[in-house]
Amino acid sequence: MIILHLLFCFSLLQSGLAKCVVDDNHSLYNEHKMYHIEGKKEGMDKFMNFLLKNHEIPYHSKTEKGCHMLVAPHLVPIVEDFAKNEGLSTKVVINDYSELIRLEKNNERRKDGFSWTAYYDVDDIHKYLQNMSSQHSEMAQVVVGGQSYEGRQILGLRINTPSDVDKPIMFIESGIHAREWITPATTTYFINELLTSTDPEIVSLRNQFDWHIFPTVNPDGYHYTFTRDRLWRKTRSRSPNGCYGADPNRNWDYNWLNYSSSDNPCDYQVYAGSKPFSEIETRTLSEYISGLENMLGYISFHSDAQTLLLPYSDSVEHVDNYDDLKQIGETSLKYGYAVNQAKYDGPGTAAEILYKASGGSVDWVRNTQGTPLVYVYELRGRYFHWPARRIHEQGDEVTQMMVGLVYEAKNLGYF
Ligand code: 0X9
Ligand code: ZN
Repeated sequence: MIILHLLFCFSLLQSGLAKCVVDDNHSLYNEHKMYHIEGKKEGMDKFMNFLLKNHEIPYHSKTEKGCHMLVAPHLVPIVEDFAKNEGLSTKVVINDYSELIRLEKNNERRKDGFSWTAYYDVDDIHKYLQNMSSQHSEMAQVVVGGQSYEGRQILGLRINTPSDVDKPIMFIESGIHAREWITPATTTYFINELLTSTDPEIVSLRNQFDWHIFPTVNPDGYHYTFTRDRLWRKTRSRSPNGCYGADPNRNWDYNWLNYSSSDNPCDYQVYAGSKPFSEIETRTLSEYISGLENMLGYISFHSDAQTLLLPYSDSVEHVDNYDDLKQIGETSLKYGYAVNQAKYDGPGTAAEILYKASGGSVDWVRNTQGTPLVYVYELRGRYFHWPARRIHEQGDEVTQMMVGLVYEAKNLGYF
C-alpha cells in the first residue's frame, strides 16, 4: 500500500506537483492508540529506552505515575509484549487518535474572520495582529521579532500606552512548540483583553508595562500542524540527511544539548539543532530580545502539563530570587484558580517537578539578560487538544494569572 502510494507520489512529482506527503494528517494517526503504561521504575525505564530508541513515537510523556504514549497500529503487539515481559500494566485511553484530529479539523478550524471559538493558522493570526494595530494605533504596533526558515516573519504586537517615562518590558513568547495550539489562541485572547477590556485591573495591567507579545514564534511548524502533521513540534529546517526540524526549545545557547535533548536530526521531538542557535527562529528572536532594555518579565507559554515552571530548567539549584519567584508564581496561580478552579502544579523548577531540559528560551533569557521574572506556564489540554469552544476559559484564566503575577511583583518591589 505504501509502495503504491509512493509510486503515486513519484508520478505527481514527475508531473510537476512538487508537494507530496505519505499521507494527510487525518490518516497519519489512523488507529493510533494512546496508551497509559505504568509499573516498577526499572521496567518502565527499560520499556521507554527500548521504544524511544528503536521506534518512532510521535508523542510520549512520562511522570512518576507512569507514561502516556501514542502507538502506531504496527507497534501495538511490540508494546503489549514488551510491557507484559516487564510486568507493566497497559491501558488504552484513546482508541483512535485520528478521530480527535478529524473532529478538530471538521469543527474547530476556521479560515475566515477571527474569534476564540476556533483555531487559526498563522496567516490569520498575523492578520489579526495587523487589524488590532490599526484599530488601536495609539497604543499598539506590529513588531517583527524574527524570521523563519520558510521565509515567514515572527510577528508580535507591542502594546505601550503613551507615557512620559519608560516602562518596564513584559515579554510573552508563545507557540514555540508547534502543536501546542492553545498557546497562540490564549495569547491572542490576552492581547484582546489588554486592548479592549474596561476592567480596571486589566486596564492597569495594560498601562503599567511596555508589552511585547508574540503568539507564534515557530510559524513554519505551526503552519505544518495545520496542513500536514497535527503533532509536529519542531521547526521545519532541513538537515543534510534529509530530516526536518529542530526543537526550538532546545536550541538556545545555554547549556545546549545537556538534558532531554537529542543530536539526531531525525528525532521527532527533541533534536537540539546542529549547534546553539542553528535555527533562524531562535537566533533572530534572541537578537530581538537582546535589543530590549529594561526587561522585567519573560513569560513562555507551553501546553499541556498544567504546571508553572521556574528557571533553571536543567538544574535543581535555585536562582537568587527563587523565593520571590515562588511567591509571585503562587499568587499568579491563585488568581488563575479563582476563574475556573483549575489546579496547576508548581511553581517549581522544571528539573524538580517535570524533567530536566536544556537549551530552552527562558533559561537563556535568565542567564544572558538577567531578567528577574522568568516563567514557563504549561497550560491545560489533553495530548495537545483543547476544545476550541473553551478557549475563553484558558484565556480568562491566563489573564488573571498575569494580573496576579503583576500584583505580587509590585508588592515585592519589582517595579
Ligand atoms: O520540554 C519542554 O520544552 C517543555 N515541556 S513541553 O511538554 N511543552 O514540551 C518544558 C520546558 C521547561 N523548560 C524550559 N522552557 N527550558
Ligand atoms: Zn512545549
